[in-house]
Amino acid sequence: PASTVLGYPRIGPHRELKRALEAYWDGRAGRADLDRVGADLRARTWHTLAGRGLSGLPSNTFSEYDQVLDTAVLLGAVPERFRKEKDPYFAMARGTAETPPLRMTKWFDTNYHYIVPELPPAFRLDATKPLRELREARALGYDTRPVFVGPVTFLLLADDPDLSRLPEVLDEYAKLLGILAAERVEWVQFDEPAFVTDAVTEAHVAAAYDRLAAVAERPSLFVATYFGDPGATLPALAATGVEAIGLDLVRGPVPSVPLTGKTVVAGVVSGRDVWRTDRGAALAALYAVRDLGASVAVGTSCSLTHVPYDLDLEPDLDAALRARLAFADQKVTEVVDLAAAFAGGEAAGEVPAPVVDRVSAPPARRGPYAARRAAQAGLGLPPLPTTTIGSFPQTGDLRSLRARLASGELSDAEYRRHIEAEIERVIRLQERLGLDVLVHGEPERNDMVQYFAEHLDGFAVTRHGWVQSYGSRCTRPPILHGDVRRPEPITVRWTSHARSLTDRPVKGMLTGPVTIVAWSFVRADLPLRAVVHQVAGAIREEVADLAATGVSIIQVDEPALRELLPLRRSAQAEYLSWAVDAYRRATSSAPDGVQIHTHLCYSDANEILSAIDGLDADVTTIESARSHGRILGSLTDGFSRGLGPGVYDIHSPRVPSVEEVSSSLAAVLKTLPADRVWVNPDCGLKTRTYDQVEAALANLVTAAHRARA
Ligand code: THG
Ligand code: ZN
Repeated sequence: PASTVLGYPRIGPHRELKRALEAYWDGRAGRADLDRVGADLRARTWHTLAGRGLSGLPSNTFSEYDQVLDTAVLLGAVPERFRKEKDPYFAMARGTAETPPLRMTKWFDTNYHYIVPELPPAFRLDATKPLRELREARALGYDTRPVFVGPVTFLLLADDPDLSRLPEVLDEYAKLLGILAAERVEWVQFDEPAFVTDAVTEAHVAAAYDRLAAVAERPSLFVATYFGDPGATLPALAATGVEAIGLDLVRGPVPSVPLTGKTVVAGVVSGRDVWRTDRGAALAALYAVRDLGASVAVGTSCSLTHVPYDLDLEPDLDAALRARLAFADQKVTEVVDLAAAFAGGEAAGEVPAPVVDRVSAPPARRGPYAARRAAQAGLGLPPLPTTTIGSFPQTGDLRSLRARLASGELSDAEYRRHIEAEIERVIRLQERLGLDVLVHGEPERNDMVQYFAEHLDGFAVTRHGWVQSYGSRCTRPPILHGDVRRPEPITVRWTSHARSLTDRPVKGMLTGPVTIVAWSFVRADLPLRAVVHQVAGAIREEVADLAATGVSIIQVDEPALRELLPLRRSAQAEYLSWAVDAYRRATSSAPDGVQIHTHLCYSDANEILSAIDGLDADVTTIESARSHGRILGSLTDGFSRGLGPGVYDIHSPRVPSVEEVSSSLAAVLKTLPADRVWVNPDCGLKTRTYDQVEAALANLVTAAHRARA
């Protein structure tokens, strides 16, 4: 049978695209340099896929920034204000000095972020990019299947989604099919992950794909659903004239819908984790799909862009762990091998038994808020206390310190002295600025999740395991492969050092269990809930140790709380309930006199406000500078503890004036009682420079003092 992957990483095995993009944006390189790096990466991708024996090769899976932005350009959804720019594409993605960029948000329940399109008054097809890549592949001897975000998913991802515009968009997709047919393209892939959410009905599916299947001259249509169970949209799709359907058989079940006459691209190799595929279970799924009457092709559950390139780049990983792992290239080989085993009638294996939940501990609680508030009065904080979210700028010097420690050029003791000196600088700066609650600045952390993973048993970290997060930015998700234990205290020494330097309170800074798990690749032999519960146990020990050394404020951040929210509404309440329990378990080892803070990053926090309230933190700081009214309005009812709605946006290099901060603060004080308000930036300061941070925080402190007076 045919073998294919729904997509492949594009940032480059050594992040070649990241470097080329950043050089182009900085003016260090020209268009031609960027084009050449892109062409090399595409050629390398086709050679790799063909070389590993894959029969169906995708194209148009490359992107210079984001595939949703590419689709917007394809459909002519380029807002007027960007058309005058020299490079409208990157202006939409990143903004210019005068024009802010389009919004960015998370791609379903992944850690990838896409650019949110704005729907234009009229659509207008521009197929330049897919045609160019198609011809480029042909010139290398490869006939490819162009991949596009499908019409229903595209409309649902837009700002202000409006499915009444489906007929207009379908006209453009129909034209696209005609153009591809004229190029003698055999297959086209439309990605419709939105089919696994509650937003799509059978009527939408029929409207879209009856129309496209009716186009007279067209390639065969492959509609890929993924990230879950398509439910009722599957029979609806099967009733249209599309030739092939993609099913995510890692996240969803083998359906019980007759699929006679269709090709099913059976997604048995996961694009969302780094584990080797259970061959016997995958074969069992392939035979079950064949029994539905379908012609079977073997594929990945979704694009491989969510996993690192190649396990062979990680020679330092423990051999026993390596034997359990597969990155993108290894997964391509698994797809090819499974297709051969299926064709050869190799016996299926047992379908593994459902994983057993080991969580037994009851949710842990602290005393009631009123009692905690009384116990915390000894902190002696002024009204409208000022603080920051935790991280201070990550300078080139700090990055080079870590590199020198890793290469052995610096001893542990020398590294420690440098970090302590940096902590002292950050403490003195905050004292000079007059902040009330200080932080140590986190100079010892590159990425917070990476940092905790490096210090907990049960995690492995990679050297080159980069996964694109957005644009040129990547993370290296740690691999959580075993039982999680904290062999020794992690943050206590740095926090203690900071506290020894000042009389003001210094916050202990930790990452919450949901976020650590959300930003890692997680073992599959336990339910997620049990894994998060284990991580919560490790953080709970750290909280207890910090409290035992006399730390009076501990911040446990949970910026990814919303990220693991299930795509189907019916599963969301259960998730939020155990996620909140895990947070309370992590923080309730603190006595009532210790103030617990939390921080949440994303403006779509509105959907989970009652869960945020359920965390029961004494103080919640939240990103709100860019979405003021929206969040504040909802926070007033029912949310009865301390709140620090960010009074300026740290994501921009602009320094806010005292007047701007004062007016943000005035808006906050109009909605919230003054005795519960904290004054802080809206997120960590890691990506800013010291010049920007000093000036902005000085203005923040001045604004707080004026408001107090
Ligand atoms: N850490 C982790 N995951 C995350 C975030 C994080 N996911 C969501 C959100 N934050 C994504 N945002 C970013 C922001 C910046 C970068 C990556 C993801 C970034 N990365 C560096 C780069 O690509 O150059 C590399 C960082 C490193 O050396 O580790 O700037 O904060 N885990
Ligand atoms: Zn934040």
